[in-house]
Order: sequence, then structure tokens, then C-alpha cells
Amino acid sequence: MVRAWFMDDSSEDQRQPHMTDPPQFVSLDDLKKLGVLYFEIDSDPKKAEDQVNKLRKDRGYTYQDMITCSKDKLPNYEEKLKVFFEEHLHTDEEIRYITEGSGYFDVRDKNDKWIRIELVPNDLLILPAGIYHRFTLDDKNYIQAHRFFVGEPVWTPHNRPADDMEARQSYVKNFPVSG
Ligand code: KMT
Ligand code: NI
Repeated sequence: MVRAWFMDDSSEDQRQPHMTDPPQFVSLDDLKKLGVLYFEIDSDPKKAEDQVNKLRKDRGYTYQDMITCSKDKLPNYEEKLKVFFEEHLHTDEEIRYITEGSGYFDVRDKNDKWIRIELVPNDLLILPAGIYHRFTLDDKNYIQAHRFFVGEPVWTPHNRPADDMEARQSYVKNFPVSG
């Protein structure tokens, strides 16, 4: 089951949870207000397949592949993980369905605070185009995820600042600070 919380201010070891004391958890409703969507996928493989296929159809995801982040399986592992953890945005949704391992997606809230989203198997997360975010493995150093995309995938990260980009301007318009 997914959990999300506001991060503390420490910049030490990105793979640690970085919860505040006491923890300040963030609800799925609050994530939705940022345009971040979460789906819990069934642990039964057949049901999971049906559920994911329906979601793909409903949202027009025509492309699918799988990424494994581990020292052995990910080419240029160290470099890629550095890129994933640079604060960035994309011009399209980022969709990840976790099937093995675990990791953290961090997203900026409307006050520019970091919210850490913990992902484990059966979690499916959709980040909207234009949201500032980053990804890190946790201290187990392993995650496997399905990636989806509408049409030909574009994985290009646009590092912050990217405030003049159309994707960013649309995001800010769709999810205003007051909303
Ligand atoms: C990304 O784009 O940040 C990733 O693909 C991270 C690994 S998938 C959980
Ligand atoms: Ni990204």
C-alpha cells in the first residue's frame, strides 16, 4: 500500500525515508490535488492484467515496456540514478507500475515542499506532465516497473528551472496554488 509524507530538510543519503518527526503523512486526495494519481493493482496476476489493460485503454496508453533499476540490470546505473534524482519535469505523464522491489518518487507540492511517495509492488503511479519531481531507489537498491506512454515514448527530463515550458505553464494553470 502506498504511503506519502512531507520530507525533512536533510540532504543526507537520498535513499533514506526522510520523514519528519512526528511524520506528516499526505493523503491520496491531497496528491490528486497536485494531479498525481494512484491506483492499487490487484496482487492476483489475472486480475492485475485485466485492471491494467482497462487503465491502458481508458487513458490511451499504447506503449509499454519494463525498467529494472539495479546495479546489474540497468546500463550506466550510477549515472542514470543521478539523472533520475535531479529535479525535473516531462512534457507528458510519467506512469510507473511497480512489480518488484521499491523506491521513492518525490513531487513538489504547491508551496514547493517535497512530498515523498513510497512505491512497492502493485502500486501504479501517474505523475502529470509539468510537475517537478525526482526518483530514487531506497536502501534495498532494487525496483522493477512497467512504463506506459501515449504513442512513441519521450523520456527526456527537463531539469528545473523549466518554468517557461508549455507543459509547466499548463500544469500551473490546471493545478493553481489556491486549488
Ligand atoms: C524515472 O524515469 O525516474 C524512472 O524510470 C525511475 C525508475 S522506474 C520506478
Ligand atoms: Ni521523471
